[in-house]
Amino acid sequence: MFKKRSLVLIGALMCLSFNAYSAETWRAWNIHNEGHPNTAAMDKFAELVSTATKDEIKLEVFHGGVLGNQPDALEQVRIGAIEIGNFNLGPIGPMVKEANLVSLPFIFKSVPHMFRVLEGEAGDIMAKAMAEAGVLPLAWVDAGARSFYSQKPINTPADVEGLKIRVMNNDLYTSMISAMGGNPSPMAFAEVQQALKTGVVDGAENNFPSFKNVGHYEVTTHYSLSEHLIIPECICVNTAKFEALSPELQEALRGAAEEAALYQRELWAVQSDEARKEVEAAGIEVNEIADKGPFQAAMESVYEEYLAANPDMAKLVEMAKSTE
Ligand code: BDP
Repeated sequence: MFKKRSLVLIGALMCLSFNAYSAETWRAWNIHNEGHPNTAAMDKFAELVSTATKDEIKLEVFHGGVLGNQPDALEQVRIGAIEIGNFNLGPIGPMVKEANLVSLPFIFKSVPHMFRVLEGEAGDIMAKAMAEAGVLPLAWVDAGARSFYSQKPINTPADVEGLKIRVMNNDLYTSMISAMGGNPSPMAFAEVQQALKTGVVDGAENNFPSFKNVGHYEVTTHYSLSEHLIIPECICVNTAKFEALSPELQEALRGAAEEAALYQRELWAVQSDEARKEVEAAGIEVNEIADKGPFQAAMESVYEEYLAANPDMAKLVEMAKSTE
């Protein structure tokens, strides 16, 4: 009897120590500051992960890009030095070709269309390729549409001619600006405000929440609704760390990411309208572009060159275009 009890006790102690041993704190990278929807969503994600995994995994979220700029942080997540990141798919394109689908200008008709493509076969192909590269998407989040801002309104591609425009690191964006006669300037997000302020660049492009949150609106005057790129973002995890988890923990993490992503999408809808109103109230002139046709026409050479160099991407482009 005594023996049996002590065995149970030893078993329980082993269990406890196993749990204590297996409980992990993971680091999560986020580029945004307080006041951006993704910051609130990543904090929510951390809470959900704690609850869903009963604290077996705890997330420590580092906001404001303090763990490094986006290309560096992506590399860190790929090798597992940082476990989680809220990444934009733009900077993922140079390392995972399939992810570049979303960086083709005007590939999506709207944000809902972009999500339908991601939820279909094209999204599965992209997710698989990303996971193989070490950055496994747990859920997709909204980043609206990106438009140009500068010290003058942009209504036609000719208005971009001669302007130095900051873009994220991805050759597709450099080609996009060059195709309009502009001078592309790839640069880390953290440097853009200063570059705009000092005239190192004449303009940049982003969505309303990012335009507002890091003060780009304080150093420009016009925001022109070109909506040339609709790039999704992910809550991504290092593949090896994810695969080393038990199936239960994997499911818990995925569920938490999906819930956080839904929360982010709700916040995004409200806060991107608010951000637009705030920048307008601060004096930014927002102009609609009556006809985006000339911008789309200017992108034909970008598509041609890209598909000539990457013929295997034609299938994904076709999938996106044929998605209703
Ligand atoms: C923001 C994205 C962020 C990018 C940034 C940029 O959320 O991930 O780093 O744009 O332009 O909208 O670099």
